[in-house]
Amino acid sequence: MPGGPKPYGAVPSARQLLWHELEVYAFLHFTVNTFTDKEWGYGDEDPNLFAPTAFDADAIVSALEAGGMKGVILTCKHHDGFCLWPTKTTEHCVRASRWKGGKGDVVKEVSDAARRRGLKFGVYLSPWDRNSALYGGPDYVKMYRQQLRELLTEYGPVYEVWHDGANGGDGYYGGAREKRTIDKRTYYDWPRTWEMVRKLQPDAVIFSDVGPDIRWVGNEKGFANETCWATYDPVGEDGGAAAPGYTRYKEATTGHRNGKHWLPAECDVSIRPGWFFHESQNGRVKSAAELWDLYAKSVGRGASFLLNVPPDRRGLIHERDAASLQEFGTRRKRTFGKNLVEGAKVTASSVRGRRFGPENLVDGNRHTYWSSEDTAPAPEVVVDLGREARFDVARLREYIPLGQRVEGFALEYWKDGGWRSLGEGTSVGACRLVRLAEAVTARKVRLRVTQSPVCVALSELGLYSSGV
Ligand code: FUL
Ligand code: CA
Repeated sequence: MPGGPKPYGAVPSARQLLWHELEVYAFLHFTVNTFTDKEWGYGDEDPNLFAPTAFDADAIVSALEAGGMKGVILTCKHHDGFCLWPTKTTEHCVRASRWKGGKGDVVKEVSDAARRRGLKFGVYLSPWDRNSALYGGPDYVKMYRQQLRELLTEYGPVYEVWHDGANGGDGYYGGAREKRTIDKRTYYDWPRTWEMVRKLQPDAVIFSDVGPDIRWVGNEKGFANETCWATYDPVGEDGGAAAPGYTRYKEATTGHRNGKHWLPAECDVSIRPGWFFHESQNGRVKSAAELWDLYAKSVGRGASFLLNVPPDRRGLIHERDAASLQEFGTRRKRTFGKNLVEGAKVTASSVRGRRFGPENLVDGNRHTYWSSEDTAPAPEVVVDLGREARFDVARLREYIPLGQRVEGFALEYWKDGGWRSLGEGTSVGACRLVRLAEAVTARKVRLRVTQSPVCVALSELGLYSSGV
């Protein structure tokens, strides 16, 4: 009898595996821009402009929680350089603001509120700083690391560190008011910064255009490609070495089959047209149906969904955004709360051995899996529900600790004496959602793996009804 399947290609690290389980988390874009109605502050803003009238971190986090968000990443400093915590590195921060008499600390309040409600906390720290006179020289890079050090040592566990690729251009720069360009490939010496992150927060995943843990999906619209591989080898714009802000980023939307690095995609998008709150966009908040669609095109394609929900000038989530979030959360809970395959009988054309039986597909546990023999890389499995059930969503998961294996599959249901198509697809990875245009009622469902270089290791086949 064969032993367990051998891993295939690149595999995720322990910290990436934990991140894969989050799937949906929030971005908070909040700073002086919220009050100047801008997307990018120039860097000369008066710190007193930052003056939320009713800031309530618990209320913000509870709106995110209602949307089913598992984490929250705060823009601790955006391109304008204003720091939302009382940093020792610059006076351009909350300490210089009349808000809370200069004693405010947004990072502390948001991270505490997140912890209280069981959401993970992450930090966005813009590498580009349009306020700092030091920007462009070696001392700024030291200051950037110092700021990151403060964020990673004074606010408890951090699950994700977010490095923006937008870097360099015109700005205030301590009064110089000029354009400063940097060499994105060398200026920041990223490997050294990441070494520090590893030391201070070993469990945190690091996000940027090039990882090293999580990659930007290559658009800010919130979707991955229909085929999306967790493996990816970033290449620089010129075909040489890549760096944040210097990649052939369009390739990241699909990733690279058999890439050397496990570098899964994160799909970032705002619930509104802008990243920051603008009163004028209150009528353009994405609906729960739009969020559900993006969720299916991000999480449902093996990536994660990073949804930005910008606090308003009160320092709260606007009612319209909160309503969409709530409905989005309820819809997912309702859909995935009941897996129709529970208790189903499952038979497979090939089974590797007792530990790897097909019943592992319907046990609600992502750590158990069905595996086929090495001689059978394209097996099939039939799920008999024992009764008719109506569903419009199917979910597949591979057991990704063994890598991304499946390259093609077909899903079918039994009707009037024959198998009919529910859909087909390519990559599966951590999660593949198959949405049906119309709900189907059936008793038997078949999954055929049509292409895989090695035996399969699939941990879930679920059927659900979204109820719409
Ligand atoms: C971009 C930034 O320039 C935007 O302002 C925003 O923060 C987005 C998430 O990343 O690169
Ligand atoms: Ca399982």
